[in-house]
Amino acid sequence: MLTSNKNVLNWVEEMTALTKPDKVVWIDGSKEQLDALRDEAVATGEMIRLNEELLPGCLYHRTQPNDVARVEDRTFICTSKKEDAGPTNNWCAPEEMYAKLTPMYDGVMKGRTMYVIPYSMGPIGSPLAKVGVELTDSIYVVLNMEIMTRMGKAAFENLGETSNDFVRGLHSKADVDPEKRYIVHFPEDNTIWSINSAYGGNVLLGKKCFALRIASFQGKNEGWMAEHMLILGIEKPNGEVKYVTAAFPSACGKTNLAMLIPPEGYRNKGYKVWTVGDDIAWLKQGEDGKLYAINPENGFFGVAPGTNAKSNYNALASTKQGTIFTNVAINNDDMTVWWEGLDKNPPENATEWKGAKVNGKTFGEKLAHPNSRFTAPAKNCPCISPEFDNPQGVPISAMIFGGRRAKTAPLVYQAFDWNHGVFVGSIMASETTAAAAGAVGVVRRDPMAMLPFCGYNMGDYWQHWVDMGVKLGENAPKIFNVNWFRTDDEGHFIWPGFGDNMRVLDWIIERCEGNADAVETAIGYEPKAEDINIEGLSDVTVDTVKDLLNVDKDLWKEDVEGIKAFYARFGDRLPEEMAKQLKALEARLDA
Ligand code: OXD
Ligand code: MN
Repeated sequence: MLTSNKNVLNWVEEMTALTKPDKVVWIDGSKEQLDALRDEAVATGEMIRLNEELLPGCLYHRTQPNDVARVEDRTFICTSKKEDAGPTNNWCAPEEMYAKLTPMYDGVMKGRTMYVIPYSMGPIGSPLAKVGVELTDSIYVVLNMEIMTRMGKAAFENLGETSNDFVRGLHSKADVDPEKRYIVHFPEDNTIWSINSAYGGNVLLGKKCFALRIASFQGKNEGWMAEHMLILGIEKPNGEVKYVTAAFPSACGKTNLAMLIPPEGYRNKGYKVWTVGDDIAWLKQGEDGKLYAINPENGFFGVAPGTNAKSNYNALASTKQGTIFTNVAINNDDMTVWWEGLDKNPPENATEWKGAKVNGKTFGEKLAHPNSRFTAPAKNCPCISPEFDNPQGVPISAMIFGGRRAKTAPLVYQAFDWNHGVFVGSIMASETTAAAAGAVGVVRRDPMAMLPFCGYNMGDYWQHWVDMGVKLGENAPKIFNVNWFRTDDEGHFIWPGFGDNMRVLDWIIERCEGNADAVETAIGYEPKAEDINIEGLSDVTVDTVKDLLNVDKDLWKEDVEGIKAFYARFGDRLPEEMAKQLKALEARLDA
């Protein structure tokens, strides 16, 4: 036992009595203990050791083919009142859910060991950090939590002897039965129960479950924010660093933006980009009135396919040691890993993600699962921010929203003010890419990229944003929207994206500092086309930028109808301010 905190001890005892493990092991975080667990996992075949010279300390794991992704349809928010979970979450009354799951947990760890994992989300000692304890019967979970969180005895330091402010996570892989798989949150009890999965997003309870769903609920009650946002710092030639956060739905290049390498022209001038986080930001007003952000995580749980030295050099470099790979392919010749998009040279002597030995060159199917992952320590990242461990976090100048829109949203625009920015976040959407070239995809609304991650009623969540703006006043970050995915009539992307997104970040920072002009449009402030730096770009002219900034009012009017239908789902939980903003947009489009 690593703590004398009675709240922790009583709960662990109660859950032990329920799940009936043969043995209970407290994870202190020591190298000896973790090495022994690695050895045990390798001995049982749960993990495979990779090439010690090429990938030192790296392990491989494959999950069951039915268990490869987050399961939104089996994810629940159990608040006492249904309205508090809101129309975008699955809901069940807490007593009913406890009654349904308790028999499933009864004796589930017989013949197994229960690991007690204390962890801190955020740097230990940070006023923004919070403690969680996860109970699990999976060594894979322990080893991943070591990378993704500050794990072990030290995590209890933040909790103290008497506090009850820790998140209780109970996980059992049980029989990995998809029919009995549940990822359940009880925000009012600070509790998460996850059963019948062994896939990262469902079982690393510090991440989506705690740091977004439970933390968003805590943030609303305690006056701070938990957001699905990357955090990056832009260092200017004079050495000054400005920090921004950005929220994008899945498959919009969030990890790439977080680890962006500026174009050569910028590098030569002395610009640098520093990664603070690639997925989650916790934000709180500091004593000086500004909004500060920490990354509550300690590693990256990144999608492997598509990651290569060109698309994301820094992410790839992060995976070269101490990393766990899940559901990628193995090159049996040298015990390294491979995935689609790593290079054009699949290994001939490969084991594909389901475990079959195949010739990768002639296999004809994907060697790696499309959602295969690397769990990599943040400290491996070549551009990790020197402020990564700063317990106070970093001051945020701008918040950026974005999505994948073929025609509607321009390359970049700035909200008129904070409340308009909240509106811009609330109408975020992405289009699913249709198979036929040029076809416009289906619009999926994903406000603030929080649709699957908001632990309470999204209407109340928008109101919380509005309230935060009142608190922040003059210190509120400026809010922007970007779209890297505008296409021409043949369906080709117009903007080069990747490192060249720096050119847009540059304008955003200049706007925050009052150094750049803007043009007022119906949807917000846009750059003058000539203010986007296109030096060194061969395919982009000022006219291209003008195209990228074009606002098609008819398309926007169509979008307004979609927003109205979406807003209608929230009934009287839709903040008055959002209804007002929508009316104002309509009026501007009609003007
Ligand atoms: C993730 C996600 O895995 O947002 O980060 O789905
Ligand atoms: Mn994410």
